[in-house]
Amino acid sequence: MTKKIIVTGFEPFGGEKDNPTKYIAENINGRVLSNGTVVEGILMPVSVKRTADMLISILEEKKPDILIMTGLSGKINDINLERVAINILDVRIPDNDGNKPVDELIDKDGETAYFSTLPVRKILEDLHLNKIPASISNSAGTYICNYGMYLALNFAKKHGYPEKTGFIHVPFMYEQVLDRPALSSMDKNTLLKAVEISILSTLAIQNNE
Ligand code: PCA
Repeated sequence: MTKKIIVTGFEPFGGEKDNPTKYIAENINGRVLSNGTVVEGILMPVSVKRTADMLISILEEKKPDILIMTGLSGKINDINLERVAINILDVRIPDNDGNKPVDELIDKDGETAYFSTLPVRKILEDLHLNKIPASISNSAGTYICNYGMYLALNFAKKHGYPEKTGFIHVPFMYEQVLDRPALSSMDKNTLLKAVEISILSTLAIQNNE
């Protein structure tokens, strides 16, 4: 049976004019993968309130089998496959609505942490086979990206789907660092390709290939 696959990206935040994951969400939308699967890309707000509302309605209404969320981290040098989401919101820069929660539990009845259900090791191997720099990360931070990842995994635990969900952090894209050459960056189309590979790796695991 064909899988329903959703990829999310985020709006710009923290004073940045752009977000490479906006490019990913917009450009992966409608893309037909080499196995014939069509991917839906959705742009998400960077807001404690609106991210949660939108994410939960996407999950309830679209019922994806696979949800891969993507976000920018300005501190990384390669693609980070996030292994774990933790039950905390501790915001360093206000979200796009000006909210700045500190040391708050995401769900007071939720688990302390959830592991990604994406096959992060297999994705890593496949990215490296394609010569794309990537690593497994053991912290998605305590901002909106960790928040979204935690909410999706928390939802999956309660509702039994998405079968596979997790988070991929990407560095800046070249366009964002033209006047900041000390910052690490990657080509946006390589980032897009990396997300497509991640989907195919996840599907391959599900099909026991
Ligand atoms: N990165 C932020 C939130 C949105 C985004 O793209 C984060 O790492 O939490």
